[in-house]
Amino acid sequence: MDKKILDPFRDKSLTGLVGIVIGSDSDLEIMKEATKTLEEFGIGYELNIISAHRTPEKAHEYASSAEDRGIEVIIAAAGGAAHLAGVIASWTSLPVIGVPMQTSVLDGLDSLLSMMQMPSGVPVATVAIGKAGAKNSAILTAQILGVKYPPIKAKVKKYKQEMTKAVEEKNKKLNTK
Ligand code: RP5
Repeated sequence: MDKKILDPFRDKSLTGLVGIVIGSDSDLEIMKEATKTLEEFGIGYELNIISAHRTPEKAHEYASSAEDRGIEVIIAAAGGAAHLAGVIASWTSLPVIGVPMQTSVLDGLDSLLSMMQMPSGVPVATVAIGKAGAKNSAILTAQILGVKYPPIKAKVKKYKQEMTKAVEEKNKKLNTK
């Protein structure tokens, strides 16, 4: 596809393969939170700009060929009408995680609802709007891939322990003033 950033088939230090699709380059800045987090987990990904409405044929081609190309999880981020994640999910049996973008006049609420309120039979695992969702999409991906790849599972466990420790340290600091 258009914008391959990492090729985990060549970079042996990376495990798993995630397909990230964003509806527009205006989604990129927020979605860097997802790519950064995947890199921290050592997970390989590719990133493409594909729109359900502006490049519908490409959306079909991408989603229907993803599994055969070795993709294991798809993260789809879009604002506006946000049908990207649902359209992608309709063309693949891979798990699809949707990240609602805060790019419309409705501040992402439209994206959240349209991603989440999928009809029965075509799920999109929808995370929070914006930056938190972008990060959570990567963590959820790590949790899914962790079932297959023990090193990713170990990193998820370590990540959670560190998060707990950081909060405990902040609490300790607050209460020792
Ligand atoms: C959606 O519309 C994109 O995912 C983006 O969040 C939003 C606005 O896109 P641009 O008009 O900035 O390209 O398709």
